[in-house]
Amino acid sequence: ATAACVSESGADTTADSALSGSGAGEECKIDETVKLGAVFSLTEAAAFAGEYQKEGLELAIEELNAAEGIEYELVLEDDGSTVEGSTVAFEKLINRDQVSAIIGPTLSNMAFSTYTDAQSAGVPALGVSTTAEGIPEIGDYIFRASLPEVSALAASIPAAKETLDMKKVAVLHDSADEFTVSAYRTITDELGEEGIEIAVDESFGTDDTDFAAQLGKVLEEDVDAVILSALPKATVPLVKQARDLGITAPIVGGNAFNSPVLIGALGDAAEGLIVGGAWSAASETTGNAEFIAAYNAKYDRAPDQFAAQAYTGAYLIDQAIRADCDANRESIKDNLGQILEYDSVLGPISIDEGGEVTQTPVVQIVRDGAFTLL
Ligand code: 1QQ
Repeated sequence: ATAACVSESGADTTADSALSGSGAGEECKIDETVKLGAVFSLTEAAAFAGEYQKEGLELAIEELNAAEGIEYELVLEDDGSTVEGSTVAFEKLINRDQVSAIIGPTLSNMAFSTYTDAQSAGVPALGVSTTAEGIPEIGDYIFRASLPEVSALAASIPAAKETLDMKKVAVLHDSADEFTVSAYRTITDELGEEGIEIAVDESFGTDDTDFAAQLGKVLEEDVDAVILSALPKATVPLVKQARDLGITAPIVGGNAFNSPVLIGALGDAAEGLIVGGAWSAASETTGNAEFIAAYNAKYDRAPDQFAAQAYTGAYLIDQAIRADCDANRESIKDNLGQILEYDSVLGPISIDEGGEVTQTPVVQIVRDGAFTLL
């Protein structure tokens, strides 16, 4: 019993009546197993986030499957931290597995390609860590439950200004990645608004390992902070080389810095680092203590922001399905854009019709090797 129809995106979609059930909300009952796809970077450069995302998502699916009415099957693909890998993974989930929706990918750098594919196939995609500007605008099937970097920096830069009495800074950015370039633009806008001088403005590539030239420029100026828009692969050698050269200014970082893996790798060099983000272990948000306890019990380590966002993403899709008790792609798309308020471990969160998330950012500082609310 399938009926072909044409979606707003112009894509052919097939409404499967076995995926639409009876009742709504907690009473919803769907006979067929609902396949959810996920694409994360489980290996290579972005695995620092991808592994936590996998764990957070699997925990949520386990909890959701313990509830009545809907049985989820998670089909998880690794994109190997490459655009090509991500494109292949999306293609598999869309066509081979016929998933109802896709969570991921890990990096904005992949999302600009893969979301174009999801949009033209008429498959709803929910980003849980993609924070660059312009992502929900890719189309009406594209959503995110990941705090945009614009919102994170609008909180972290004024907080850093106050904490560090920040008047003059160095801005260093990776000019080869969509997210770090987007965040760089936001950083310069935000610094301009706050009247903070950019004394050094230097760039590098994602895979660079020697930052002597850029750091030499930083050494010439007496900056109050180094604002760094980079992924961990470049961040670790860059910050270590900065400290070896005697640059002691604290780091203000972007979303990739919300990672215990990165903070651990930086060791003492991370002390005083300030970062804005979507979640804190210290927040008394609904279900946070239970989430942290369940995560620790299952994985024998504490969750991070990326785990908390992936966990929340699964619950948001469940909410969207239960709204009309319909796990067809078109219905999930319609209902994801109507999440007016959902009380999550990230705090109250909503998604608008344009696919954009609204939530309150947190700003954290690294003290004694751990994230602390600022
Ligand atoms: C993006 C990000 C990354 C740092 C997530 C791991 O925010 O690519 O948008």
